[in-house]
Amino acid sequence: MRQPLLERYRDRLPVGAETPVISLLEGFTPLVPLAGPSEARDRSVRIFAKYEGLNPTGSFKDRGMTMAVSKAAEHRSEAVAAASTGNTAASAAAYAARAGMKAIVVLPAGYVAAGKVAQSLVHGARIVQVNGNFDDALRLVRELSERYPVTLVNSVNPFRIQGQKTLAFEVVEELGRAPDYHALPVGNAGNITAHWMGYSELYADGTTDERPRMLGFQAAGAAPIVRGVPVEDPQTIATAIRIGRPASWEGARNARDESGGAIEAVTDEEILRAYHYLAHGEGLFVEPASAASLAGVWRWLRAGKIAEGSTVVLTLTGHGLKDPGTAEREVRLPEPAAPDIDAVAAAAGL
Ligand code: AN7
Repeated sequence: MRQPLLERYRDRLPVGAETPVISLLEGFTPLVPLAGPSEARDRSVRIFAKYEGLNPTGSFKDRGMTMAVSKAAEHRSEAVAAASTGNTAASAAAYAARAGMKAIVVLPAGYVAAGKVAQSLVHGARIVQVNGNFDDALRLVRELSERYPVTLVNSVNPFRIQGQKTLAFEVVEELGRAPDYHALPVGNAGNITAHWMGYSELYADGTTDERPRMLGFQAAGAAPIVRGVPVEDPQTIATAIRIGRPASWEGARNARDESGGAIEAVTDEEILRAYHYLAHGEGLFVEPASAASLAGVWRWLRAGKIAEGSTVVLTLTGHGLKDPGTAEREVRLPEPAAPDIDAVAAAAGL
């Protein structure tokens, strides 16, 4: 039987005998070897994709949410609250439903992909849309959790980071070692912080001899860590990472500096090129933010900065079905054909 993430890694997580495990059987996502791209094959670089879209709510957030909601239940909390660009909201809504708690999610109005809004609604979350961006929503929900009896489950809740560090454990189990590079998108910067914590714990106890260089990629219009200053009006097609004031800024900087890695920006065009390649070239449907990881690795490969024979892991953070709007804008749906064989064959290009 498949185990809850908190059971599987109980000895490495803050889970006690008194902790009720609130689980949807998250984690254990496949580490899919990419067939291409040619830039990597030419340099005999092996790229693996950790396909986090296959978590119960379709994103990596479930790893942190099982931990945060279980601790909220342990502390007898009746409600959880989160600001979100969408995936945290969907995950909080689902795990709260599982725990029999209320979920309150504060969303930047007009900038959350349709699938994420639908999930939050149907799981029964109380949705508050604010006329502002994610950074405004996070400021408000922090204040809400100080004034009212609700548990904040954004990644500023340290249990979220604890849960999310398990991704590194799974990668090391699958590869039998740490990869040379680990690339992922960066928004609020909790995940890069969590990945680095996971690898560092395995390194500290001697499970691994090496840690990867962490490569974090922000969208060019929302790249505060790259620029070194907050971005007041972040803009990108990758709405999941449309964040101007990352809460875990320092964690991201540490991960970058301690690992000898980098945090860089990729343009929306590059993100979309990687989005199409992953879907059409590899059969992996991801949301735009997730494709930033491959877009960034392409840059590194083109620049010859990834050594021959290296192993690279990408975290593909969220499923493509989360954001049907982008898919519809990117790929035109043809007009319906008449219901006869010739018209259908012609429309099929046969
Ligand atoms: C698909 O849901 O911030 O750097 O509120 O949904 O840990 O924030 C989502 C972030 C990458 C960035 N990929 O991770 C939210 C939210 C996807 C995401 C990120 C997010 P962090």
